[in-house]
Amino acid sequence: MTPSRSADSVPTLPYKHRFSTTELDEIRDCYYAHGFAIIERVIPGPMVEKLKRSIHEVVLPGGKIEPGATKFCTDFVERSPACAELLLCPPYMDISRCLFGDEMSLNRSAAIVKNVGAPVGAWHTDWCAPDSADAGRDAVLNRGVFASVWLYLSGTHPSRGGLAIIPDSHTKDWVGPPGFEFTRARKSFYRKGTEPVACQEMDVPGVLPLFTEPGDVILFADHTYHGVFPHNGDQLRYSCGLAFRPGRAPLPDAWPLSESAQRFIASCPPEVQRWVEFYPGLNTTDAPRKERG
Ligand SMILES: O=C(O)CCC(=O)C(=O)O
Ligand SMILES: [Fe+2]
Repeated sequence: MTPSRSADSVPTLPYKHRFSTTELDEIRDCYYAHGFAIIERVIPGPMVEKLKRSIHEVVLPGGKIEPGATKFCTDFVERSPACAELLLCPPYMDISRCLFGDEMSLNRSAAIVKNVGAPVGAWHTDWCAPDSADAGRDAVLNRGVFASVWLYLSGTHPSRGGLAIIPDSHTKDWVGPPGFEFTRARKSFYRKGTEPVACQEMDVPGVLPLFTEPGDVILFADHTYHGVFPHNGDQLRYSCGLAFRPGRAPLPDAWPLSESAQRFIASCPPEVQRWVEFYPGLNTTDAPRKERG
C-alpha cells in the first residue's frame, strides 16, 4: 500500500499507527498486522537526556566523530546503566510485553551516533535467513523472532537521518516493492535491471518516512524492511534500543557468556531477572567484532 501525503507532508495511512502508552491492544494488533507501531511519550525528558549523555560517553569515548560518520555499540546495555534502567521503566517494557507476554527474553541492545553528513542507510531487514551472507553472532542473534524497541532520542525526521520503514513488509511472503527484486536471502532489494545491491533510493513504492519526538518509541518486527535518510541536520543523531525475543530459554547456538554480560545480568534487580536470565550478550572477546555502519 502506498501511503498518501497530507499537506504538511507527514505521510498518512488508512489505519492508526501512532499510539499512546495505554493503547496496548491496538499496539499489538498494529504490530502483527503491519510490522510496526509508533508509541508516543514513552520515556520522560530527563531520561532522554540521560540516555543521550550515556550514548555519547560509550559510543564516542574520545568525544570525536568524523563528519558523515556513524558509530555503533552493540553491547550497549552492558555498558550503560541508563540503558539498563529501561528494563525498570514500565511504559517502555509494557510495549514488548504486549507482544510476547511476560515470557520473553532480552535478546540484544544497540546504540548509534550518526553525524551530520551521513549518507543514506540502505534498505534492509535485520532478520538473517539461514542462507544469508551475514555470519557470526549478529546472524545468530537475528535468526529468530524478535521485536526492536527503538528510541530515537533526537527525534526522527526525513531531513535529519530519520528512519523509514515499509509497512506490511514483515511477513515471510512479502513480494517486495513493485519493480524490485530481492538481493541474496531477501536481505534487501534492488530495482530490476540494476546491480543487485542493497537499494539506496528512499522513495521506493510503499515507503513510510517516520516522524517522532525524542521520548517516542519506534517498534518494528524482525522482518520489517527499513532504511535511513541522509543526515542533513546540524546536530548529532542519538538512538538506542533493546530487542526482545519471545520465550524464556537459552538462545539456540549461543556462546559462553562474557564476563561483561555476566556482570550485567548480576547487576539487574530481582524484578527484571526473568527477562535477562537468558540474555546471551555478544562475547566479543572470543569472536572478531563486526564493524557496523
Ligand atoms: O540508524 C538507523 O536509524 C537504523 C540502523 C539499522 O537499521 C541497523 O543498525 O540495523
Ligand atoms: Fe536495521
